[in-house]
Amino acid sequence: MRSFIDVIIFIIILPCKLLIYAHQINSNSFSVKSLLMPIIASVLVFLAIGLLLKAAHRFKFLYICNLIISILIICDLNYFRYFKDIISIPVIINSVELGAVGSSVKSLIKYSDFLYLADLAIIPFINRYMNNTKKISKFPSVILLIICVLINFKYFYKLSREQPRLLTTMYNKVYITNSLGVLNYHYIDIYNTACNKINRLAPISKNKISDIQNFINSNKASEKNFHGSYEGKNLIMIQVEALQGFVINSSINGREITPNLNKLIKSSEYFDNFYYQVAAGGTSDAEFMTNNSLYPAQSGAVYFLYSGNTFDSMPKAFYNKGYDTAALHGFRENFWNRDVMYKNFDFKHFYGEKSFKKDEIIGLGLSDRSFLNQSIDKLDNLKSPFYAFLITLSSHFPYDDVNQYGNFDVGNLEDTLMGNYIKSIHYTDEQLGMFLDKLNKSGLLNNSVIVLYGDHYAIPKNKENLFLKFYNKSSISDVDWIKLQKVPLIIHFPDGALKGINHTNSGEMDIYPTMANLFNLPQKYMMGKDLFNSTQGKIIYRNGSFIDGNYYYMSENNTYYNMKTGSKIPETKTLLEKRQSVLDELEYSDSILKHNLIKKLDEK
Ligand code: GP9
Ligand code: MN
Repeated sequence: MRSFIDVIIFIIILPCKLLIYAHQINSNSFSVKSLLMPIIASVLVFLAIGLLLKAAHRFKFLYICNLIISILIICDLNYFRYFKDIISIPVIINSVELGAVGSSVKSLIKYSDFLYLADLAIIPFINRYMNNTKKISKFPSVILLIICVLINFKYFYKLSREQPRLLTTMYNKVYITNSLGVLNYHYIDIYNTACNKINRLAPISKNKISDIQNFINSNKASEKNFHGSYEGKNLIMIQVEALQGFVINSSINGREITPNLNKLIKSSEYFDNFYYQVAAGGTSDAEFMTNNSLYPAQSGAVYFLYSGNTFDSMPKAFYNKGYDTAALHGFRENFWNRDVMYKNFDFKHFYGEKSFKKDEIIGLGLSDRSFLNQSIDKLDNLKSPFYAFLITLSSHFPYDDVNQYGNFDVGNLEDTLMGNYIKSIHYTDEQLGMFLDKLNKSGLLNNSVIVLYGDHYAIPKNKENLFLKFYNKSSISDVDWIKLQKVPLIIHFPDGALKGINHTNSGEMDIYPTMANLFNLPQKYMMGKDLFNSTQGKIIYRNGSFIDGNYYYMSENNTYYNMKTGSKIPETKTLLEKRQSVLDELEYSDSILKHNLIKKLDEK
């Protein structure tokens, strides 16, 4: 017995850590019964290897494995707190290249997370009680490996039957983790990342290419209302950091949170059922979708994984039409690999941090006030007509530069993430109001279409209780939560020609096709829809969830809901077909990226 103290400790402690993590990310439907065996199987791999070693080496090997797995659990836990997803290899590549946004991550880590490392301080003292002399045969190691493979095969097979394509596409990493445990998830991620690398070398089948082309052609709107109506006008698109829909037309103690945007809406087309569709690429996913109408990467960010691809981007289409094109953002040029991607998209000018006087810093960088003020001069210097894409920054998580946002009384939300966010977005709204006034005075407003949208949520899922306070409610259902994941889309036309509240279900994928119709740009590889000529009302998420008319499919728990009543509904043949077509569309988009199809098809 004393010869195997390290093995006994490992086989007890590691499954406990993995079960505790599983409960932390899925307390609603956590079940020890369904997870224990796959988790034990995932741990046996390390034991099987350890038993091939001499006892002294085995002790060290298992100790190091315990340390690595514990650190991985802490990282996964904090990544989940913000992104509601599980770290993958492409995401690790992101964060290495992205230089993870320190303040965001730091504000999520809890001291209790380090309890996952507590045993590592004690185990070295146990080593002295071990009997390291006993020779051990290799046979138990082989037996353990066979047991691990047999157990895992059973659970992997069951999941692959329940959720076809899930293990190969990993469209829902959380579901895999909740079903097989986080270690098995990481084994699958390593295997799929290796396969993707190999698959990208293998040619794509002609049938798959024609499926993709047929889909894209069928996806084009038959109607052409307002086609080319704004050809020759400028397009100014403003992506507002973390502008979440719930602040629009909301007040606290009778004071509007976003008075300037509420005013802009009155003379614009306002899409009040517009949803963000970002995945692991965060802000870069948002701008990738609005400028390309292709889905985010399966994991990681397109801006890193496919920066060498050819894209049929909106700036490129405008440039080919004789427009000047510019991207403006008061933060590091290489953040999200933008300097590389914007060249690839044919933004002829990229005014990043170095192009601005850093005369006022709020949060991550240049204040929205200074950025927007300085941007006016840059727009004036562009050749008309132009497409300019501006990205704000001051309302970035965790919104902790509160003294700089001006005074806005948030009542009982004071000193909460929600209260700080509201102050930050009120500040940004003020700067946007000033910016729009200056555009108006310079005559640019009446010679431009203005598109303004939020890139993604502001309040993460682990802070959903703040909405109970904000709305004075006692609970938030799954349908309530998805409805809170709206961001505003406001399209202002010269002289307010088109205005009203548009309830069409829409998302970031739909902006480029909508602009392509208005400005008469070619529509070659877009997967979104033209919002002025389609009432299709479907929004697809990277993890396979979707909203289609009145239905909401939540892939995290494999459940369908009625969006009106909020009630769960059983899967019907129609809903299953919808789910399949969603996975097909995601796969088409992935194939376009993985095989750099736009380059191949353009060359044909
Ligand atoms: C930084 C800003 C933030 O450039 O776009 O990106 P995010 O952290 O929101 O993805
Ligand atoms: Mn963002």
